[in-house]
Amino acid sequence: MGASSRLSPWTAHCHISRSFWAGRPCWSVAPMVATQPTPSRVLPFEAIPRSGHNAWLNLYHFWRTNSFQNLHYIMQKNFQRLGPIYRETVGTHDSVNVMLPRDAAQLFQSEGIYPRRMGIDAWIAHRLLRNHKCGVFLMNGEEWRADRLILNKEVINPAGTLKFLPFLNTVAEDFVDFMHRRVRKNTRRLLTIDLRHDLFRFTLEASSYALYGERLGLLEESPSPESLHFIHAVETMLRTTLPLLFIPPGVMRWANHKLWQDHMDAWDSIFKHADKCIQNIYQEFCLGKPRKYSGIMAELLLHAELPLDSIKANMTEFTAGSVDTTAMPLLFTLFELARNPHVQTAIREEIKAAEAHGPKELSKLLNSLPLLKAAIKETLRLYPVGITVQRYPTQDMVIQNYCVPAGTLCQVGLYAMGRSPEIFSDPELYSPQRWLSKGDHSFRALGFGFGVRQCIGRRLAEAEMTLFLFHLLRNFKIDTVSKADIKTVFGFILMPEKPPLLTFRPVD
Ligand code: O4T
Repeated sequence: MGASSRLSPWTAHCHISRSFWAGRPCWSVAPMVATQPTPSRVLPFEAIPRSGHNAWLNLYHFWRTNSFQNLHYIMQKNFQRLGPIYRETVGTHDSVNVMLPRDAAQLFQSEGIYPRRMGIDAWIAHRLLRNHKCGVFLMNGEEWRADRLILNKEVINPAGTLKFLPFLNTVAEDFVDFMHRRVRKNTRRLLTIDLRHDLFRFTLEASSYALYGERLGLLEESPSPESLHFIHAVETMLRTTLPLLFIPPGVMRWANHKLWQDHMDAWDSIFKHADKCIQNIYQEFCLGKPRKYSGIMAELLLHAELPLDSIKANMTEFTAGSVDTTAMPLLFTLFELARNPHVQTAIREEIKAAEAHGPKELSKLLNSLPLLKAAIKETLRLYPVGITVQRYPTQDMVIQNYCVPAGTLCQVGLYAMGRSPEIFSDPELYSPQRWLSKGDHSFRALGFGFGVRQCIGRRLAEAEMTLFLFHLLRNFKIDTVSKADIKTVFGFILMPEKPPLLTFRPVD
């Protein structure tokens, strides 16, 4: 989601060539993919159902009712009211929204080799003001592709992932020790807590170790204040991003709004922390090349295929982008396993069976835990971190029998898709097993996006979550008092409105 559905001047900064879509009028273009029944007559773009007609009235209504944080519920209601495709205009944000897997498939088939999602003008404004380079999240076009292909080798390709698995495993084991220490302090040998802050510390500790090859010490008794300040800064930055998506930064800066100040300060803290980690590694690196693998950043420096400022920009994105986006799905998974004890038991059985065959090297271990991996997929179905996947089609398309011109911002509503009875049977049921059954699951698990522009942190996040749950479930039974659904809010990532209280009891 961004402030403008067309490229804005801000986006010129991150070397985004203004791409003028040479779209021909839609009706002259044969439908891209014949996945739709041959239409009797393609309907024009203007005929797409709309959720409210006046863009500025919609924005005022959104702002007044603080609807930003209920965007996922609003989209779900809009689909129920208007059907599987609708158009939404809030302020300058104009998008076509779809939710069916086959429409998502069609969208991805027309994303081209330089797929684009909405830029985030407030983020780009910060880079501009502080003269920072952008990482691949904010870049587009040829520059994006060149950097992305180099980063893929160390961050998402199997060969790269294999190298940082042991680092994540060590941190996951340390987290379990951290929990045992606290359980032992309780006379009743159980621990009932809001695990949110501990999960942020785990994800930051794990991703920093994989990225920089250095431990931050966040799982010890007294973690460093600057690391805790960094975690708070990421949370503040994400929370203040949401309202800024709909307001041009120029207006915000002019109004010198507290929101803008908080956003800038949060970014400055994020860059300061990441810079410190980067300086440490760079210093050691210059003093002597590491003999063995010591994290993603060292590998990027060693291969020297990217200039240092590009490495720094991307390491900052990876560091900050791997905290909340991995911690929240873990929290939702623990909550669902706590209120679905039969699922929790089945996964614990799978873990015991995997261990029965003796110690395996980590990637083999992860491949022997299909139900546990399916549990993460099931969590992302019900609680998709980003709630939408965005693309701009590079050619005119026909979706649900409507003309969608090239260059239109299209969003796949993941929250609505994940809870639609037309797509998932018993959608309210937390049932990881559903992903292991036969049947067509294509374009139904889009929590990390899709294709060449999918979340570059996907494998890091999946490995972190799987290893964390593997070690935690081996050692603790998880319970929760309240079995009721948790209300979620969208603060640029999906999170619980009130964090669930979880009880941990050591497995004898
Ligand atoms: C964008 C990114 C990587 C920086 C600071 C990031 C974050 C963050 C993120 C990672 C998924 C998402 C979803 N949003 O636009 C929730 C923080 C960069 N990131 O949280 Cl410098 N994975 C965001 S979306 O990608 C749909």
